[in-house]
Amino acid sequence: MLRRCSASRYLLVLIVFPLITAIYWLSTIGRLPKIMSKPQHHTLAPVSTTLADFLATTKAQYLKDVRSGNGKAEGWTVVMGNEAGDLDSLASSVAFSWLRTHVSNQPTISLIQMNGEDLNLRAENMYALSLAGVSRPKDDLLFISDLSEFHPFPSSKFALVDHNRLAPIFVPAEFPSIVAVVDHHADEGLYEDTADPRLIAPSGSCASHVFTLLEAAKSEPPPELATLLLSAILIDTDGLKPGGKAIDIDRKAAAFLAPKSTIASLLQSQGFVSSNDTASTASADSLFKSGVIQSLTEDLSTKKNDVFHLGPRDLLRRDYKEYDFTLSWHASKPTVRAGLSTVPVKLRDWAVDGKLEAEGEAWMKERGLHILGVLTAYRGAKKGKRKREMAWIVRTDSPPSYSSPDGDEFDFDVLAERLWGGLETDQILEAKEHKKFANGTIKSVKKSFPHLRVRVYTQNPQATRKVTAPALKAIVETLGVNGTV
Ligand SMILES: [Mn+2]
Repeated sequence: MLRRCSASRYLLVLIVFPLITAIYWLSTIGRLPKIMSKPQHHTLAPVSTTLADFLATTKAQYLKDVRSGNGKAEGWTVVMGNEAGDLDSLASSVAFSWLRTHVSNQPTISLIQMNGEDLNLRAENMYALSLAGVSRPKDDLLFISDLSEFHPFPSSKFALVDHNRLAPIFVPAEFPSIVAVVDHHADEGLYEDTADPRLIAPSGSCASHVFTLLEAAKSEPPPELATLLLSAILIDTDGLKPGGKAIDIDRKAAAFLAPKSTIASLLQSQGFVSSNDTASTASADSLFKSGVIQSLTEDLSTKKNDVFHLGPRDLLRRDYKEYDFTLSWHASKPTVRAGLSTVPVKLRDWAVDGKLEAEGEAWMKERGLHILGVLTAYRGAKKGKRKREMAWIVRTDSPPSYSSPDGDEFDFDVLAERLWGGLETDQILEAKEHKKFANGTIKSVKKSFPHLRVRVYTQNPQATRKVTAPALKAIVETLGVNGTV
């Protein structure tokens, strides 16, 4: 007995332990090069959980008040970005909720207009959030899916950032009150009596306007929040590229935020920000040239454009906005619904052989759309030039609800013709017939998709959805130039 026991101890000490140690060391060899070659990026800056704590605490408190069902949720302001859920919307709503909570002492929660599960469709958002110390965004942020069980919508006080019309899905028990609007899209002229602030003006990024409010309130954002806002500005302005989308307000905001962000020490070490003057702002020109800013911009846009693993359905819904238009030129003034998907991949790479039509039709049915515009933005293979296509689908088999005095069916071909004419003559869009897919991505659209009308164009590479959406509204809603239908 004694001998067996000491023999097994012998076995343990001499064979098993060295074996385990050897296996462990062997396993690290494979990992070593990865650890050592890790790029010396801004991710190395120490990141605190200040912002994550704020988000998690507010979310828990808000959900508690919502569930209590005693009207406490009515004391909250819900701040939302737009439904496309891009980084600008995310950063602007989070920053506004922080500002209103801390500076105005008004409990304010940011609501992300997407399902929590869909956050994965936006790798750049996940990345910017991780830089801002929000490592579990699905837990810490409030999503539409967190509130899907509550009808009517539990709060009626709203602040809108990065859009300026409350989406029709928000139907609270009380009449909704819009207490603030901060945006850089075309002003729809709403909520002028209730919104304070009501700041709607051009800028590369809405986050720059939110910064203006922080500055006006003399409020010092935590470094993580500064990083989040800065990331939004960089991705929207191509890293403040001169001659690009950045205007003065974006440059000013970035120059102010960068030295207060989590990448400040890296900027200091590169000499772009003076270290002895905390109130100093970097000059926007030198910021654009700084390696830290350039690599952050590149990381963000690489993540944003890394969507090749996504199928057509995810590409169509990942950066998507929806609009209702009333046809003032039609005797019965019916309402039609249109959707605009921005896709960072050219049609040839995902929409050929009728995929555009089949997946487009499926998405239109899911959303109840009459019109779908697919706006692609990508860089040309040869010189890396920016390019844009737009594919349009009109569905003819789902008439809008209205009562026609003479019982006529709604004629979608009239609407389609009107749309093609309007697009082709628009001065800014500069639509040209697509060389490959002018009438769809499959030869026999008429045969395979008899209910669809399809046109595909190439267009002005500078004109984003911010241009296309109001152009579409004007074309669909109002009378043609000649007063014809
Ligand atoms: Mn925006």
